[in-house]
Amino acid sequence: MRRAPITKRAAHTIDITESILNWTPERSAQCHQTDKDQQFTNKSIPFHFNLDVLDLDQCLENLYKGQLLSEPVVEQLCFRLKELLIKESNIVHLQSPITLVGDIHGQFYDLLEIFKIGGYPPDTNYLFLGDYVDRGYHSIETISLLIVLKLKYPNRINLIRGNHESRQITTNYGFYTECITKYGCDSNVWSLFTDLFDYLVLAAIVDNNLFCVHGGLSPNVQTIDSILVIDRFKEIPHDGPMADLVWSDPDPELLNFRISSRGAGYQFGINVVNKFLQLNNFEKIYRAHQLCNEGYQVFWKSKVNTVWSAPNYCYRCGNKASILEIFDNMKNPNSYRFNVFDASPDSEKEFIRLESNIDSDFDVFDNSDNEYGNGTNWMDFPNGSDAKLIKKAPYVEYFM
Ligand SMILES: [Mn+2]
Repeated sequence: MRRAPITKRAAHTIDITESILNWTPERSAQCHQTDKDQQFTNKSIPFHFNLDVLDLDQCLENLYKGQLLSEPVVEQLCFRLKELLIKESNIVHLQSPITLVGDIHGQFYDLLEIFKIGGYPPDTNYLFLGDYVDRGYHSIETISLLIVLKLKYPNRINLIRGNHESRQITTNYGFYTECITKYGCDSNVWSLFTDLFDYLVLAAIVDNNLFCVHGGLSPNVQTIDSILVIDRFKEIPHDGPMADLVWSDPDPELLNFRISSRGAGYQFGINVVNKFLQLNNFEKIYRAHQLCNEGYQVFWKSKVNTVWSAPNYCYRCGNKASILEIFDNMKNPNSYRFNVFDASPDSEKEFIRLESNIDSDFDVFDNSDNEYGNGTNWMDFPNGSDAKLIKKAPYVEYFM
């Protein structure tokens, strides 16, 4: 098995400010109208489907080749996974050996690279820390593969909710557009996926002493009991403990909490971390959510650690990525490593292909009846922007 070299250099974090503030009532109304319309255009999809027909192995074979699943299959998969997740507590308890994966953001070929270097399921246990969709070009392939793997190996794959597993955020950062572009305006796949996101768990505890979450701590969460009582089966709220868990960031300059510049969640300091670890009898916090140039970042003598798994983020940041391999934490608390890797050559190739050939590729998905298919609505861009320019740079909001 090929292993990427381990880097021991301290990682430098680029401060990416993403805001939830550009959500507008007009955008919301537009989405709701679309949803409403879809109720009347999807009559061909059987309401009662035969669950026995679902062939997970066939799905896996197609997805590993980068092929999309049909919408009825996506509907069945989401239904099946909801059935499974509804029984889960807000926090799942897991055991090492296990490999933690940070943000993927639709970089499907880099997810395949993760399996190449970290081992394919079910040979390796994985805990994914959220942010599967948005920004990259292959959010649908990414989340579809993770859903099928979770259904096929429920005890070996675990998926935590990130701040992008949300209707509001996916509407603005690419996933909604990708669903419409690849499945057509009449499709319901965005609703199917985002409804499923409401069922994802909020945190995991590995070996009773490693707390794993997408973002970080909350002033409303001193002990894990306050996480267990959250009603998580809903859209991520703007504030409160559920929002903070998926939005917050550590800040080495801070002692306590400060309102986050992201527009949701908090930045938290060492006193908060010490108190949380002590009260809950935890050793460390593992989280994702922040781009790290070296693929990971260690805070406060490793009490808090960021795992970032999207190399060359958005196909242009030039950063490394990592997965955290925890070997046998119970016997030896130090038997772990950040396995650092670069972008997959396939990811780069795919980016160049889409960039250079964008018109012909995306025209395949265009639908003349589709109000989103005319280019000008491809993303929420200012009036007067050139349609082709919009298509070539759909994800620039991230730099705001
Ligand atoms: Mn995030």
